[in-house]
Amino acid sequence: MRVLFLTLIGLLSLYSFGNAQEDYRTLAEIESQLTELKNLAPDHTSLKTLATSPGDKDVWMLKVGRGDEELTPGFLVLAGVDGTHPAGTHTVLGIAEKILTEEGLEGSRLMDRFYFYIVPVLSPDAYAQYHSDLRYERYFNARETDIDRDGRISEDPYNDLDGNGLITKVRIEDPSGTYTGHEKDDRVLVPVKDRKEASVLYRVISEGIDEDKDGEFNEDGEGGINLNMNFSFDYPAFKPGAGEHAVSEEENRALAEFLFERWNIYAVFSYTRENNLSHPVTYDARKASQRLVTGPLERDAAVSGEVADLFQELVNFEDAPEMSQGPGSFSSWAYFHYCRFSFVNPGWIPPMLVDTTDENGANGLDRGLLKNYDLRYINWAENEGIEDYFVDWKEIDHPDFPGRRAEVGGFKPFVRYNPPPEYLVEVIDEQYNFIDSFAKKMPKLQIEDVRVEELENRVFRVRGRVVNTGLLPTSTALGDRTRWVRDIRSRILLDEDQDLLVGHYRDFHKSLAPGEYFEFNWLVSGRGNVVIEAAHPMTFDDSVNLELR
Ligand SMILES: [Ca+2]
Ligand SMILES: [Ca+2]
Ligand SMILES: [Ca+2]
Ligand SMILES: [Ca+2]
Repeated sequence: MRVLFLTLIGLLSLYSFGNAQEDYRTLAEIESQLTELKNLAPDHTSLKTLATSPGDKDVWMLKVGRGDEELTPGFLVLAGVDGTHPAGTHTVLGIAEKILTEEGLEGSRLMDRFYFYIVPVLSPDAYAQYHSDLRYERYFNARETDIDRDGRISEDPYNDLDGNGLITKVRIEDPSGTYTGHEKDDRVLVPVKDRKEASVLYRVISEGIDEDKDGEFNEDGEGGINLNMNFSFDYPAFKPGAGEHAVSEEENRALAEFLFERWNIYAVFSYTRENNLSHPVTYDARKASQRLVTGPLERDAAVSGEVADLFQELVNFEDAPEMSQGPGSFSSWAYFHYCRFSFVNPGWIPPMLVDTTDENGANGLDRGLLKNYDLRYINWAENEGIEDYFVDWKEIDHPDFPGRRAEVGGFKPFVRYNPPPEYLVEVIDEQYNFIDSFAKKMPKLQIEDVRVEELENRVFRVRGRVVNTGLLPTSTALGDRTRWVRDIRSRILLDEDQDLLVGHYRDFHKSLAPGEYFEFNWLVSGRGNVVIEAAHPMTFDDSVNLELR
């Protein structure tokens, strides 16, 4: 009984790691969680440091899987490309735990059939700001950079003007301001539409002062490079935070180098404040046919549409707001330059609550209003009894605006995209189910219809075809155009005393859509055994043994 009791305690403490957590993990806690996860299935896992950031922090990768890595399809699951979204990191760690603990059907666990490469935090320097004494949503790593190119490095950081340890906003009453309070809730600032209608106009800046008096506020703080602007597709050269050139940082260069060596990775699932699953990018013939492709190829766009449908069946993202993939983003790079299917979503958005009634019993908010993300968040938070998400506006003396009414306040950093972790328990289930359902559709090469005829004495014709019997293509169509995705290999292996009279020992073929096939046709002289193989790093493969006699 005592043993059982202790075992239960052990299990509970293990599970409580992922689930009943009060706050997001620190980097040190992430590291120990990764070690815990590794120990759940030591024969399936390895943990390594991919890179060390400029701030001397490790970028971890947990590898899960078993068997021939070169020929076992794999997935990258990644978060923390910038430091604004610990919810993504938490979701990825939760998915990892499920990969390592879920039983699956008849012992067919994901970790037995696939490799998973799990990177919970690509930008640890940026992530660490969540737990630092001065909390703000940080995009940049710790590389010392002159972000605004004025010859001085990090000369104008944020300033905690109200001393609450948080960086929020400052609003200044200003007749030429471009913001006003939302009519339903004036804590929410919206761009002004009709200047005459607005009772008060605000200029809105980040919380701080213009320390170098260049007219910009907090334009060059600590760091750095935003890794989610530093990838090579649509690289936003000269934009603040984009860096000197694409893939300039240890963290993302190490990741890219690792990925280009891993021919078996079929798809990339990333968790950031972007979403191409609720709003898949559609096919645009013009973009797809340029020399530099800027839109998905037709077959790839169709697949993305199908996967988006699957996502929408499984994930509760009603009326998801647009969250586009920005220039230089990792998720765009993963398709356009790494040529893998790339799916990105934030894991959590505030659920759409439309039935909320105000104290008079009237419907205070409608669906249209909740298209405003901030109102949608407030509505959800109030409904859940989450208080403390907002710093009420408070008047301050701002040295850059003498004699003007200036107030500091606004949403607390992180809250709008990062709910208390308890709300991610369901999210992790949904996202795991999504990946699991996707995995069930994976491409599969099957050798079919094999026919052997003896044409004359000891000369055999061997014919048949290789079919993709899965529900997804063997790779992206874009991959067919590049050298970053291998071709499908078919080959015939002969006994020593057999000869190949017609055909090649090995042939290479472009990708196969579901149901698509290619044929093979060999002429072999000599009796004995032959083996036919069809293989691709990203698919389930097939081989057939034949006896020619
Ligand atoms: Ca500067
Ligand atoms: Ca503050
Ligand atoms: Ca400056
Ligand atoms: Ca400045």
